[in-house]
Amino acid sequence: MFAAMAAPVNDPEHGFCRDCLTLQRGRTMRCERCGSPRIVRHPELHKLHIAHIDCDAFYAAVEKRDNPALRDKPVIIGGGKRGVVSTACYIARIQGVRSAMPMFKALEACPEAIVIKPDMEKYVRVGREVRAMMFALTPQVEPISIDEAFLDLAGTEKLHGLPPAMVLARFSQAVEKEIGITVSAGLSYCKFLAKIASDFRKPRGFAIIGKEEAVSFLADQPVTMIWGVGKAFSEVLARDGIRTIAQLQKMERSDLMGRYGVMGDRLYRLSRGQDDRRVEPDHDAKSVSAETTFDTDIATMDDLVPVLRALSEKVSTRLKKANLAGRTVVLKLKSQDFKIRTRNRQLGDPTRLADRIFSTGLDLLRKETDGTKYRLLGIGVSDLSDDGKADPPDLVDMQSRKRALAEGAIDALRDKFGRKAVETGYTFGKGHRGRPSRPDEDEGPEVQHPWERI
Ligand code: TTP
Ligand code: MG
Ligand code: MG
Repeated sequence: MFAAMAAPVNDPEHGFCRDCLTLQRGRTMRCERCGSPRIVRHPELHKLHIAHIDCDAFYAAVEKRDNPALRDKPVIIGGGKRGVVSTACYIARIQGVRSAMPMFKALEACPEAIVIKPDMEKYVRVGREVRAMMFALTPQVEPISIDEAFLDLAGTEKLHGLPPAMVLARFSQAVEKEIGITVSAGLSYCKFLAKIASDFRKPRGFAIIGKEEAVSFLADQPVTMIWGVGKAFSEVLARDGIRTIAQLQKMERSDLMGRYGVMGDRLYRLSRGQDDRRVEPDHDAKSVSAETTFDTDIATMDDLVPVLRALSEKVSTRLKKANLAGRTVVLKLKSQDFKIRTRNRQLGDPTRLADRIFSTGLDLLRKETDGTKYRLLGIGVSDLSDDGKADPPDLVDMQSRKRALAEGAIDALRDKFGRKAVETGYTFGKGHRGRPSRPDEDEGPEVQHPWERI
């Protein structure tokens, strides 16, 4: 049914209906077939292939799906000891509730809200289902977080019988129907603008930013729209009188670099819509890590070690699933005053074993247990490669060889009976204080993509 529509959509005059996917040959405001107002028209529709997809109010949407009585009510997901909002549904957002807001403030803004504790296992499962549907569109999927990913849909038109824009519209419909939550999608020629576009018309949004309009579109936006410009850096820029992207567009590269170093180069390029980062599927990921935030801040090896062990196992499981290994082990700590310490050590050869990740992390951790109280601990590996050369038996000493074999056996049992069936000495019955207050953070960044290459 769709194949017949594929060719004519390449006419820039034509649009399509997001609801019935019918091609629109005329210029009417509503769909010629179903009357829907959700018409997409764009002169570069057939040229653009970099997409960003992000689920709408993800945790809240999953809870509403599972309890239809919540559908028209303001719902906040969050709580735990730190008492912050993980997310709020769009009804609660109208009243001013936002992610990361202290719960008491959120309830001041929206006293009638229904507060639900996060069910991380469920969200991870649903996130994976959405991701699996993305992989059915193209292998070029770069997951960014639990609810979002970049996709490069170049060269998929033959497979789908539809151009990328229509593939995305059909995908959004399929997620609604099959999973029961909504997503927003953005389409552009680069990642920077695809991500901005997906955020533009949330929820159930679809936006396109083409090459022709990129510079003028960006000119009207605040500098905070640029990746890497957070609160602190935007204050630095504000002190220099720079608030809009239009101002950056008028500045020379040398001037920006002179003032802000490498960040100046990023400002120069992104303000002009220049971003040549490719969509990097999972195997090109820069690192695989897991981290957790504690209920109460902790300082001693006794408290930290069981958490490190559990996180190392998690990282190892992820590496094994993705057939990856990493050569550099990275330890991350966040102290009570929110200062982040990262320490890393390069190994002789890449590893995917929980045991090697753990013991390297342990060495690094010992040097940091100087009485400082920590609120977060993370461990990961970078310098990734496929696992062909990982943990060569002749380089791994006898003891770790035995452990490697044991790990294989544990993995097999866990595959069969679930994670909790097998606990190691370090995690069993320990780590209560180190349990995450917000289970979402327990997942940590599944795959991190630093922006150094911008
Ligand atoms: P987001 O995609 O940033 O937010 P969202 O999906 O809730 O809402 P939308 O995309 O429509 O703006 O984050 C995805 C999930 O990650 C979110 O549902 C809950 C979790 N999360 C937190 O736990 N804490 C946070 O501060 C943020 C921003 C998200
Ligand atoms: Mg989202
Ligand atoms: Mg997101």
